Amino acid sequence: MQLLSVLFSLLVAAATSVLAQSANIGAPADMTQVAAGSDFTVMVDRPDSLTGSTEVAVVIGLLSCASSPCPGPSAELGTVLYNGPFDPQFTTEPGTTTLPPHENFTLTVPSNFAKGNAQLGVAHVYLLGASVSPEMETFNTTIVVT
Ligand SMILES: *[C@@H]1O[C@H](CO)[C@@H](O)[C@H](O)[C@H]1NC(C)=O
Ligand SMILES: CC(=O)N[C@H]1CO[C@H](CO)[C@@H](O)[C@@H]1O
Repeated sequence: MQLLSVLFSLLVAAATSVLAQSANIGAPADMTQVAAGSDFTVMVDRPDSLTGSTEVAVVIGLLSCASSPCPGPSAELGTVLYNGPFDPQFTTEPGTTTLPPHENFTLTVPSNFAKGNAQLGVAHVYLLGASVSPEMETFNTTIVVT
């Protein structure tokens, strides 16, 4: 019984620290309109956390869901717009100092991309804690290609 409750609190602690690790999409907001062929900024936030973690990479993909439901970023990322290092930083410019550590990626919607809703999916890979456990999380937002 004692052991079970210890295990349970360890699990809760582990779940909390994994949650605290999570990055997220700070921009664009859900349902932002972006014209095919134009640039847009994807801001990937990486809230500060207590457990040390080492960034590996992010992949940002765009998948049209104009004619079918979005499958979710863990299943399909679609057209890869960015695949490379992730280096989230605090900003010092006035008005931006309350933002969490983040990196902005300026990406281009391909000019022949299907119009309508598109899943903007992000896969984030990092190494967690002293045990250097490899982790991957995915998250998404929807943009409207015009
Ligand atoms: C990143 O983009 C956001 C939203 O457009 C902006 O508020 C922030 O200042 C930008 N950060 C940097 C480092 O340019
Ligand atoms: C297809 C998919 O996984 N959509 C998810 C995108 O992210 C929102 C939360 O921000 C989820 O509610 C959707 O299910």
